[in-house]
Amino acid sequence: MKFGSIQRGAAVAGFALAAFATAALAEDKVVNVYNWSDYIDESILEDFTKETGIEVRYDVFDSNELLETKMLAGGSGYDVVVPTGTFLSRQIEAGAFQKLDGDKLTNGDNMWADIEDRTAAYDPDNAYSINYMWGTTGIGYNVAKVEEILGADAPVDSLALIFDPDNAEALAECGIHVLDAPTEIIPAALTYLGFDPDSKDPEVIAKTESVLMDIRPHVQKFHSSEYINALANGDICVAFGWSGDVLQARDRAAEADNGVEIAYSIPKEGALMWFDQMAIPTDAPNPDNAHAFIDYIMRPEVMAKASNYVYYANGNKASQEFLNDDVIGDTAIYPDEDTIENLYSVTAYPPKVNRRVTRLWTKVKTGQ
Ligand code: N2P
Repeated sequence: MKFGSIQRGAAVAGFALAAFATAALAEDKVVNVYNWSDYIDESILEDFTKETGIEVRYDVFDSNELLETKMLAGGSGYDVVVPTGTFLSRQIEAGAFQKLDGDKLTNGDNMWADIEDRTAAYDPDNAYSINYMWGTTGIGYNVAKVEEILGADAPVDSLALIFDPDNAEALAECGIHVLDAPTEIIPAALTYLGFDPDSKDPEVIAKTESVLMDIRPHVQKFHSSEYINALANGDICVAFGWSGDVLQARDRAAEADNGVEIAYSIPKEGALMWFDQMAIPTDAPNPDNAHAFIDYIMRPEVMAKASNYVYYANGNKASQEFLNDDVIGDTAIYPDEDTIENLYSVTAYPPKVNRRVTRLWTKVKTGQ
């Protein structure tokens, strides 16, 4: 009797082990995605699950620094993440990502060579990532309130709207938000001062400190996602933010029919053009599902659905015929040649410079 039950126990344990091994090989029916907030039409996730049976566990962030901390620490549990190119390049060097398996990405031909040329600056040969969205960092504003405060010739198309302390002081009464993104705001302040936005010279970068310290008392918040609703509700009148987010604010105000009119401008002095890239962490628990998810996103209709919803351009050429006119036809989203000339890109700060940038930014945010 006793012997028998031991036998049975061993058999059960053996069966459990076998089942576990099979499940591990086949991967759980789940993909863990970590993407920017306000960056997808959620019906895309539901459709993916309906078609593949793979459940999408979807978390969001609004800061590259936060994502980077998780990627460099390892063990994040994520299968797909979306760093911006500048951060991606550093994380690739640190070994945080695995090469994409081209055999598992049947939709590779849909990608847009012009954008791949640009993203290769961060990910040579685009071996580790595909472009999800790209956009610009510029000015979102409440048309009526800014005019009311600064007059009809308010410099809404200039960095001076925010970086000139007189303007910032006047606009403080209706509210200014600035992205909590030092690697984007410092290049903008450099541009305002007439320097190379991609400067890595600590002395040059240090010159932005006075510009930023002068406006900080007038900035209600350094934050990278709250400005969408704050603009839409009329709680703030200016945001230095991301193109598509501002356009989403414009739509939310229109839907609420609250009389708030929001517009986006690319500053005439120049604006940052950035690229957010989908990549698979080296230690992703479900790399096959990650490839399946990325391949699904790379379908022209799916990618177009995403852009039509979030008002960002994407790196998928084949998606363009499915884009709405107010997306493909808007030069704030798909810039024409004149607009493109006004855009710059940046590269990652070397570690030492990056530490100085982080210190400078802490001072800007805390005042000390
Ligand atoms: C989406 C913001 C993504 C742009 N809310 C930042 N790279």
